[in-house]
Amino acid sequence: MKDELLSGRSRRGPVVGNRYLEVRCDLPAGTFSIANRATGLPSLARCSSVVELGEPLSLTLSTADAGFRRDFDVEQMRDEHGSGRLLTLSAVPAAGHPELRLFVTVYDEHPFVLLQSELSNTTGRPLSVGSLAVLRTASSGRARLRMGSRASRWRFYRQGWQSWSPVRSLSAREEDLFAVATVLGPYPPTQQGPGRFAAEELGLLHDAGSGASLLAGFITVRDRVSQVRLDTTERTLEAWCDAEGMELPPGERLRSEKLMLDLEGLPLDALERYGDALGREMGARVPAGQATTGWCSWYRYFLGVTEEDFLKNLRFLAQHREEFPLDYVQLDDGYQADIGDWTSWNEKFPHGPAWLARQIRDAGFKSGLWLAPFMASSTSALYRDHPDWVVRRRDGRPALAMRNWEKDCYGLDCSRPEVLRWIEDLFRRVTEDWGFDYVKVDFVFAAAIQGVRSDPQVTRVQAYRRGLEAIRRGVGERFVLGCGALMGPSVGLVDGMRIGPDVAPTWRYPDAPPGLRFLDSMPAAENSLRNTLTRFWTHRRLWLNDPDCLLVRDEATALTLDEVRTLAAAIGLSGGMMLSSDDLTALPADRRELISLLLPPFEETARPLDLLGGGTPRLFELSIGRPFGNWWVVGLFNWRDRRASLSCALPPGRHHVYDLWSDRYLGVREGSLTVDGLPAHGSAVLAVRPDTGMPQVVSSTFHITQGGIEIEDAHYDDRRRRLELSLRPVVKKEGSALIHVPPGLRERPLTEGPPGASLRRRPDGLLAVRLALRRPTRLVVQFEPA
Ligand code: 9PG
Repeated sequence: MKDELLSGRSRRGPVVGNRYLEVRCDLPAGTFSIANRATGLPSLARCSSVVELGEPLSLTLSTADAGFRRDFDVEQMRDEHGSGRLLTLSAVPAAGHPELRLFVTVYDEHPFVLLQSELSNTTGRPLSVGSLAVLRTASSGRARLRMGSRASRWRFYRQGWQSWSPVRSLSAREEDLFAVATVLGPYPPTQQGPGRFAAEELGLLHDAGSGASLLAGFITVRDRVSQVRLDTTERTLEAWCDAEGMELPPGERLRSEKLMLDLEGLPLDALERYGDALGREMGARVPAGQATTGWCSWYRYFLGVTEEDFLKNLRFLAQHREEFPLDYVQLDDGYQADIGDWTSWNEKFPHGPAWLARQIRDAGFKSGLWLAPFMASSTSALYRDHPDWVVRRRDGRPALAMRNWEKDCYGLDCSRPEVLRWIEDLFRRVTEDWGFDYVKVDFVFAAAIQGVRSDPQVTRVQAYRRGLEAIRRGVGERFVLGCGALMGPSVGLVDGMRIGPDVAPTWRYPDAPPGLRFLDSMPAAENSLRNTLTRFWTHRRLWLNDPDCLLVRDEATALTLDEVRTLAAAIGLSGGMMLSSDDLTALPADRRELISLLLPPFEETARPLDLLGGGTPRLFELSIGRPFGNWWVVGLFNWRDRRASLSCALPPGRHHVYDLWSDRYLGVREGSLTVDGLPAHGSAVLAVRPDTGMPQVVSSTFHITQGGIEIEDAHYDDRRRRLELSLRPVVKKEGSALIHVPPGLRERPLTEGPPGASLRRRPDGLLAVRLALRRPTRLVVQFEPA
C-alpha cells in the first residue's frame, strides 16, 4: 500500500507529488524538499519542522536533529479540500525526549500542499511548549530558498493582524510595515532592518524576474498566533505558531495550525485559492446575495452624535427610500455612558435603546448598534465592579489594550466563563430585548492581547474566539460586523468584516508627528482605500468585506470631488458592503447620485492587477460576463499628490473605452491604454468592451458597473438593423445608454422606448439615449445606411 501511494521513492526516502509539485523526504537527514514540478521554482530544499520547548527542558527540537529514529507512512485520504495522499513523517528520539511528527497532504487536484506538525509528550513529565515552527527552510548554502532571480526582484505581500493593519506588498529594500502592539500587531515590533518581514498568517512571495510565486499561509487559525517570516537577505522562510509556553501534560499531543504552501502560477489566483481553503476549514459565514448596505453615524457625527442627528437622517431615509434603499441604519460610538457600560445610555439619547431600535424598525429599516464588547475603560462601572475580568500583566496590573477616548482601556479575559456569560447576556439583551438586528463589534482585538488570563491553558486566539462565540450565541443568526478584529481567527464567527483602517473626511492623516511609523493605519481615506484593494480576496471567501463608509458630502469634509469619486470607485468595484456616513439632509443632488450609483452592490469583485507591483495598486479590474457579452470595468487610481497619466494593458483585440467620471469616450483602443492628466488622488472608471463592428453599447450610466445590473440583454439584429436593449430599473433612475455607431450607419428616431426618452449625438460621435428607468424597459434603436 505504502509504495503504491508514493509518486516515487528515492534512495533517501519517500516522494509524493501531483502534476504541480513534488515533496521529497530525506529520512536520514530528517528534512524535506518542496518544489514546483514543471519549473523547479520555487524551491524549498532541506526544510525541517522545529519545536521550541521551555522550562525545564529549554531546547529546540528539529526533525533534522541527530539521534532520531525516523519513519514514514502514506495513506489515501479525503477531506473538505478533496482527495489525495497523506504522508506522515515521524521522528522518534532517544528516551526522555518528546516525539515529533509532520503531516504532509498532497491533493490530486490542487497546486498546494498542506503541512501540520505535532508534538507528542512521551517524556512522562509535563512539558512547556514555546512554539511550533511547521516549516523552516535551510539557513545556509545552496539549499536556501530559490525563486529564480536575485532577492532584489522579490516582492512580499503580507497579511496584517487585524482590520486596521495596513496591507500591501513590499520590496526587499523596504522595512516591514510597522504594526504597533497591542493594536495593530500581536507583539511589540522589533527593529529588523530592510528585507525582513513577519506576516500574520499569510505571506506571498513573488519574483518579478522569474514570475514564480510562493504562498505560505495558515488555513486554520483557531488556536495560535501564527506568522510567516521571510528574510530576503538570508533567503529563509519560516512558518511559525506561538504555543505561548503552555503546558503539555505527559501522554498528550499538541498540533500546529495547518499551513498551506502554494507554488503555482499567478499571485492573485494563489490568494484566491488560499481564501477558499481558509473559508472551507474555518466554516466561513458568507451571506448570500448582494452585500449588506446601510447608513452609519460615525464619520459625520463621531462621538458627538445625538438622538436628534440620528433621527433626522432616519426620517430622511424613510422619505427617500427609493433613492436610498438601504438595509440597515446603524448607531455608532457615542451613546454609551462609558466603554464597558453598554446598557447605560448617556443624556444625548434620552429615549434609550429599545425606543431607538423601534424608531428604526417603524421607519422600515433594520437596526444596527456599535459596541466595543471586549474592552473596559479604567473609569467604567464594568471595571469597577469586576476588576478581575481583565487581562493582566505578569506584575498583576491590568494590561493596557489601548488608550482611546482619553482613557486607559483594558481587554476582557475571555478565558473566564463568567465573562463569556456576561458577553452572551449583553448581546441577547441588545438583540432580543432592545430589538437590534445587526451589531458592529469593534476593538475586539482587545480579547487577544498578550497577558495573563485566569485559565493559563487558554491561548490568546482561543480566548478571542470564545469571546466571539459568546457574541454569536447572544445574537443568533443576526449580522455581526467585525471591526478592529483579527483576520483568520474571526472566520466563521462574523458575517462582515472591516478590512482596513478608518476612512475619514480627509485624504491623509493631518497632524502626524514627524516620524510616526504607523501613519499607514491612521484614519484617512487614502489608508482605507489601500486595503479595499489589497484585501480583495477575502470578500465572499471569509465573510463580506466592509471597505468602510462612503463619504460623498461637500460640507464638513476636506475631500475633493476627485477624492470622493475615488472612494466611490473603489467601494463600488470591490462589491463589498456599502455604508453611507454623511448628513444625508445636507447632500446636494450630484453627491446623492454618487450613492445611488453604487446601489445595489455588484455581486462580483474587482481584482488589483498590480498587487505585486510597487506601492498601492493602481488597477482594479472587474470582469463581467453576460450571455450577451463580456466587458471589463477598470478602476485606474492616481495615488500621487499631483496630476499623472496612468496606463493599463488591454485584453487582445480592439476595445471601446469610456470613462464614467469624465464622461469621455476614449475611442477604440488596442494593446494598451493611457489616461492622461488624472487629477491628484483622482480616478477613472473605464468600461472596456470588445468592438463588435456593429452598433453596440459602450456604457450605461445608471450604475458603477456601466451595465452590470441594469442591462439584461443587448443585441444587434443585423438584418433589420436594430439594436435592442432590455433594461431593468436600478436605484439611479436618470441616465443614458451610450451607443457606438460604426461608419456607414445612422440612427432613426426612437421606435420603442419609455416616454420622454431622447436620442442625441454627442460631439465625440456616441449616440446618447437619455431615459428614466422606472420599470423594466425595452429600447429599440433603428439604424439605416448613412
Ligand atoms: C468609533 C470608531 C468607529 C470606526 C472604527 C473605530 O485610535 N485608534 O487606533 C482608533 C482606530 C480606529 C478607530 C478609532 C480609534 O475607529 O473603526 O468605524 O466605529 O471606532 O470609535
